[in-house]
Amino acid sequence: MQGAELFHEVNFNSHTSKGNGGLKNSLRFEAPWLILKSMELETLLKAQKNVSLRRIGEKVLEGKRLSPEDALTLFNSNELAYIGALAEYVNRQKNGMFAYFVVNRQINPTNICVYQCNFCAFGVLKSDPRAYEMSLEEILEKVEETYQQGGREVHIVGGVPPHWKVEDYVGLVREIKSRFPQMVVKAWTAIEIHHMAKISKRSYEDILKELKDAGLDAIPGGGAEIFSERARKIIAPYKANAEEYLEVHRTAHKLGIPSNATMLYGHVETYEERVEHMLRLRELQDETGGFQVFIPLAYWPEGTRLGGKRTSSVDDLKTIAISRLFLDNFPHIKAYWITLGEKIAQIALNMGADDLDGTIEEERIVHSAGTTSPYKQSKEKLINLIRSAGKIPVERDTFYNIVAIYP
Ligand code: V47
Repeated sequence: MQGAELFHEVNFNSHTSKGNGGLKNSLRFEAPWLILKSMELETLLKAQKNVSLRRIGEKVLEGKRLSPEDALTLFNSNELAYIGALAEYVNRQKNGMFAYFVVNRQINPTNICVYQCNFCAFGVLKSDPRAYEMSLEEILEKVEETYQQGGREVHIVGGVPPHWKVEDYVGLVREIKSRFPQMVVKAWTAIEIHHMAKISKRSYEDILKELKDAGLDAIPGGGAEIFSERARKIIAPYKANAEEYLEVHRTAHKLGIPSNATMLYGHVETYEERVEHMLRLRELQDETGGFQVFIPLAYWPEGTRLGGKRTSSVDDLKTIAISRLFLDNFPHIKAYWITLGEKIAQIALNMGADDLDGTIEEERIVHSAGTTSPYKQSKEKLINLIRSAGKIPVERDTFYNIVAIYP
């Protein structure tokens, strides 16, 4: 490595369109860890006896893009430590020693849902005794509480009730934004946006423009599940398909609305289908550059019609690491502590992930399916999790603008 590379520049916020208060766009650090990492990696490559894995490692070191076949080779390998080290090398090049979190609140306004996906234990029919719908006042109280605690983001995701009109979705965004203009509203997945377009016979562009005018800042990644038609027929036969999900995100990016992307794994999908899923996201990201973060979501089976088993910790970490390696055009990879649990999420911060999501406050979707994670985390707990993973905790906003660094 040359002297010039002793420094490392970390860029954040790909989207500052709202001008909502990022401190800086980039920071320059002395970067001994990068030299160390590349030396470690060279040693690791020399010791790697498997030719295919060594070749993939060489590609990573040379900064070359991995092919779908490479990603499949990694999924079929049991060399977690090797894959994790490669992913961590890539992560440190992108994010240095930073690991991010946001003080946020998730709001699941209703569990009533027309789509009845088989992997989901949260959505119920309107007639179900478990059905609930929060009132506007209740939602605003929750937003206010988070705002008073210094929260920067509300993440709204829920069921798709048969009686909701476009005005209900738009109105909620407008109410929140008009009362709390500083709060970033990350709301409605591609599934809800597709649904709004369908029931009103309007285009995605039209719906998204209306939502943006009402104050929508970003779109969460939910609803992607797995793009494969075969697997989707089994787990989510009724809701928007892969093309529709991707088209909603494409349209949002064109309108300057950043979004996130997810992948639900560990149910009926094959490794090939995971790779195909990530490939389609990588292609769209090449086209638009509008995705901020990729979030692999580990499947929880309890109370679902689909049933099945929980994912293993090795699968969780491998999936995080491979996504970091394969999605070379995604700036961030999120280890969502709600689905991974705190301990695996913490290890993931050393295997390619650079983000833990946030304090969350209240989560009902994955808790309905049996996750043993708490409902919320304190900011201090997240800072400690990151610190004891050997990383520098960075509080961010939705757009990866830095709010505070806790060295
Ligand atoms: O789309 C539903 C998943 C998602 C189960 O954009 C389940 O920053 C596991 O997308 N087991 C909603 N997962 C949550 C989501 C999300 C979460 C955090 C951050 C962001 C972001 C997005 O939850 C759904 C679905 O894929 N889900 N049921 C289950 N049984």
